[in-house]
Amino acid sequence: MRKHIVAGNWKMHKNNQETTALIEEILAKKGNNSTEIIIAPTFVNLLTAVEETKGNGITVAAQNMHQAEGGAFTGEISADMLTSIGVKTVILGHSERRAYFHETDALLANKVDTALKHNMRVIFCFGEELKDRQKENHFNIVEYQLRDALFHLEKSDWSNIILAYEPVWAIGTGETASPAQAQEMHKFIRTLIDKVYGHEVADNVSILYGGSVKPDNAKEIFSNPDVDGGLIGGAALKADDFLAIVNAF
Ligand code: G2H
Repeated sequence: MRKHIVAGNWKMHKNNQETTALIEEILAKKGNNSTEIIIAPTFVNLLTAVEETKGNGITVAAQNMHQAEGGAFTGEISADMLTSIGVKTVILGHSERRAYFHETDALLANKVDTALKHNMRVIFCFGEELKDRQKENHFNIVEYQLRDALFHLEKSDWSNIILAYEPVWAIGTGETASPAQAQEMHKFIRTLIDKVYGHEVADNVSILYGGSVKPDNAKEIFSNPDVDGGLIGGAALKADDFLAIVNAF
């Protein structure tokens, strides 16, 4: 059975005190749910988040990471720095990293390799832009993104890969892919993984949907057979909204 995962990408929101307050509220209200909860606060608040969530069944993830082991890379954070404070999951390839920081699939392939070398789990984000969908080129774009960043991996590496399909036109815009559009793309992705890596990898990889997931649309999106959870931005910043999404399974 594939794991259900709901991950909150806090982006550049929440200072240290707000991070503590939000985590405390999530912990107080979360109850028991077999869905894995992941939160990704900003770098400076990761240690606080790790300490606050210790033993409470919440995973803390970083939003990004540098591909080098270390060195003269002012302002950057390495895999070793993350794992040394207990962060073993990292989001890579978010569309905002691609758009504003010019991250390419070739660069992301390096980042993925570094993360896996450090036994980290990767939440790999990808998805087409509006112009690609309008030209009905969205399946090709997604296929290229996966091929260029991930298809050099060994079969065994896939136990540490979580996929997050995020159509760029649905991110922070209030636009959501319809449940049918999400299922269509998730099924395409799983079929592609099946062709390249076989049934076992395809059946076991969790594919999350991201892009304006809210409490009122989560249930419908998550009810699709190939949608295994969500990567949540705006709605992850309020405990009640985030937990309503977690409980939508
Ligand atoms: C997509 C998503 C979280 P939002 O970026 O990764 O953000 O839910 O605000 O569209």
